[in-house]
Amino acid sequence: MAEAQANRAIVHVDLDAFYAQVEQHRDPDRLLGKPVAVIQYNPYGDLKSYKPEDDRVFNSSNGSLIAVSYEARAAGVKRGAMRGDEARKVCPELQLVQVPTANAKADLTHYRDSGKQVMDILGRLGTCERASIDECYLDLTVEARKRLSAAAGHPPRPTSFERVHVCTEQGPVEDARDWWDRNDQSWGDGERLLATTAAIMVELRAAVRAELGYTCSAGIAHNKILAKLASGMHKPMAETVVPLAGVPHLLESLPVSKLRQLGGKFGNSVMSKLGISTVGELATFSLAKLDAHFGEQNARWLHNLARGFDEEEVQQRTLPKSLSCGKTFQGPNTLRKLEPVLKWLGELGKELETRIATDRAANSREPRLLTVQFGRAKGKGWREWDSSSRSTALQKCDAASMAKSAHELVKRWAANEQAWTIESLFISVSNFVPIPTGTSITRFLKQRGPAPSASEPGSSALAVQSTEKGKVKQKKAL
Ligand code: DCP
Repeated sequence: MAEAQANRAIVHVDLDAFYAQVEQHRDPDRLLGKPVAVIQYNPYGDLKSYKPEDDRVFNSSNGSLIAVSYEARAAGVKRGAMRGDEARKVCPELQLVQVPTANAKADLTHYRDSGKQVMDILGRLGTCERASIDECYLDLTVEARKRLSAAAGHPPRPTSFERVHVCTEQGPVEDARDWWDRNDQSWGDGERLLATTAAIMVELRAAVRAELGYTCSAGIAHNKILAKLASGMHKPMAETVVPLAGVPHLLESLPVSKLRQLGGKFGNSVMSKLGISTVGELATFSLAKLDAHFGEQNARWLHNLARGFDEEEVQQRTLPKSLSCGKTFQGPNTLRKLEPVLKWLGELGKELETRIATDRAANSREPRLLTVQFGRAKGKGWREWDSSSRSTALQKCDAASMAKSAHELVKRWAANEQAWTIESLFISVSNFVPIPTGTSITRFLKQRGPAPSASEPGSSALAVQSTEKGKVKQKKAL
């Protein structure tokens, strides 16, 4: 088992303080190297449109902080915990940059495009799966094996050891050089592969920095779960390698909720049913015990997860699987009637219509499924939501038609609710298929081709395809 678990070189890359970096590079004379925070637009003020190239430094704004540069973090500014005024008290030099706005909401196009440029560089040496606006997974197994065999099995040293970390049996080592400088006998096969991958990642991160100016952090391991855990360990501008030997130490005291798939409802039920809070504790349960609580399939998956085993592959995908846009409605703006829901679905539809057309022209594909997701914040943090979603076959890609279909879905849901409120509203399109050649864009926008077959999700018009409740982290939507 251990051998099979150590034969892939998987990386998770996450850009550092992403929106803040994008803004710093947009206006380097004023912002680069300075404490910067990106703030939401004022939901109660005027909803003027601001393009990315407009001057958007509004230092008197009291908007919520959605990205905080590492210079600002060093001065004590915290995302999620403060608004503009408080942050400026803590760090008077802080520059508050408002997100661009269009269609009466934040316009993330510029950040999305910048993320895509980064992924194009990161994907040069292997399979690249874009996971969110600023994250991706890479499978560098082939490239790393090639380099390792060219070096006669001796892992190449990174061109720089600055901020390169390794999690060993005893925990993170101070100086990664010590790990590279071990004698030949103490290296496992998997370790050679990961060390080579770490050297490649030093190169790729340097290429991103040289070509675009952005810094990112990476986690290097044998699978996605461990790579994702590792990428955030020594941010910013860092990479962390997790060889098999370091896995037990890494997982021992890790809260169960920190594992990618256990951050929601299912994770909570695992913790409460077993009376545990850490992954180390989860690992003490036998397969049979887990089976009794969660069924055979979940039990096997949990058993593997607790040991850091994961076989999920990195899919080649730099294009998003879905296009989504949404808006939150705080305090007095909370939606309680269907009329404003329709109005806002119309606004979201306008953005989506433009993005579908751009995506279609660039990628020769069209979406088949429309999903509306609506939720209420859990507590005050605005990071997690109790949300539901409904989907239907996508008939026409113009704003009004999409808004109408989505509204119909919300209406059906609302009819069965006592007193409902909506504090976040998203619409997205997915299930992309290649476009038939020779289809004109006008025809496409006016009338979609054949609806999905009965076996496809959301096949009958306005059918309820899925209802999902649980935690949703909205910032990562593409
Ligand atoms: N974002 C957002 N709303 C939030 C959280 C994040 O709009 N509540 C946006 C801004 C972030 C981007 O998503 O820059 C990526 O989010 P991350 O959680 O990866 O955070 P950062 O990249 O800002 O910082 P870090 O270096 O800690 O990853």
